[in-house]
Amino acid sequence: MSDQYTPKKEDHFTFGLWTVGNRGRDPFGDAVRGAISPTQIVKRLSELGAYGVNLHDNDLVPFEANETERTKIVSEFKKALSEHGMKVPMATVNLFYHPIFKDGAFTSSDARVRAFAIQKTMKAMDLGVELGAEIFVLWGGREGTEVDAAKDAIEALKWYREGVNYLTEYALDQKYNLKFALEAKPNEPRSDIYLPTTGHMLAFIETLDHPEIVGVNPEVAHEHMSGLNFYHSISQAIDAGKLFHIDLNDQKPGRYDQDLRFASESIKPMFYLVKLLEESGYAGPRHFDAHAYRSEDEEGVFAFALGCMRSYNILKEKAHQFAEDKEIQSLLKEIRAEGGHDEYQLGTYSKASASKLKSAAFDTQHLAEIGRNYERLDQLVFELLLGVRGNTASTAAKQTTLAARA
Ligand code: GLT
Ligand code: MN
Ligand code: MN
Repeated sequence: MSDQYTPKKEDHFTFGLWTVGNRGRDPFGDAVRGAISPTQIVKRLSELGAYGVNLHDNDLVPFEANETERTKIVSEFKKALSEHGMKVPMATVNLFYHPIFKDGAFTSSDARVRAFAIQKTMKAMDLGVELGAEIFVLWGGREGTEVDAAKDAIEALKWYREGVNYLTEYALDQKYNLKFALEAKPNEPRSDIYLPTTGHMLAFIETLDHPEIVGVNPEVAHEHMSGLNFYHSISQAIDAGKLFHIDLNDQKPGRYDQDLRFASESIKPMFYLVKLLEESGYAGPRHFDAHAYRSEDEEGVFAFALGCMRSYNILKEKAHQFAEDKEIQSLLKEIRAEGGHDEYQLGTYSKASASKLKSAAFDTQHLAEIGRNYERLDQLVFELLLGVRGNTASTAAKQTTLAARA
């Protein structure tokens, strides 16, 4: 079946090899499906309309592989990429799976582990650049603690900073066209992870030696685990010029990191997210960091992948409808006009404007009593999302509106 929501290369959808490659292992049960080879993932995703794949060093080259094995694996993978017209826009490094990282990588108490983590990351950067990646994600899943008595958190942050500084210097020294994107998560696998939210990451970036090449890679599930509004987090990252990459998925509140199919749970929040990405001019890949339910076999995995991309395109179409819906737009205009008189715009501070403002009279009772009409607006969005308002601006305009009925 092909329709207007069918993914196309120009939609720039990407998946981590680890996402469709997820075999359904969890802390209570073993794998439920077989491994899919990286080249097979490239082929199947390309057939579905994806633009590319992303990878950790060890998703492609096993931890124990020697140089000869590495060369063979990488050249076969490159061949598959070119055969299927697929790109690798982002690469990352696995600093969480091997037992050596049980107490962290960049923030391990052991200087030898910290040095090994930097060595492993430099090699992963080399691999990423060789495959054409321009974004390098750092997710510090093990950078945290269970026992705060064991580690001074300020010192841990210094080690973290020292690590990222070293890596940015390496990228610049190699003349790599590579930007870093730091990914936050509040907990899991550690009891507490340092720099737990995108906001923390944004503040940390400003303390680095090369903040200009470091941004963020926020993940829906991770911000939702912290009870945060992802749309707000992304807005702040965009405002700071730091949205270098994004991990799209979904998450029910108050649970472990579920990495659910994109928009499978949070339809309204994901609508605002897609609308924001599309309208803000975000030009990076639309990357899915999610995996299929444990109940699925290999076909279910690719149904999941297609679902992520279709849902994005459906929400994108909804964002267009929102922009064209006459009733929604005129209501928004009304709402803004009610509060937006020019004479009250703050503008730049001056002594004269401050003294004028201090003596201005406000009808506080009237201002407090005005209804803002958000109930109507929110219901219109709900009806739009559920398809009650039709698919085009003209049919939408003809609809019997909530306002007319009231
Ligand atoms: C891991 C994690 C993700 C990160 C990946 C990048 S690996 O699957 O759960 O959120 O984005 O390291
Ligand atoms: Mn992620
Ligand atoms: Mn996750």
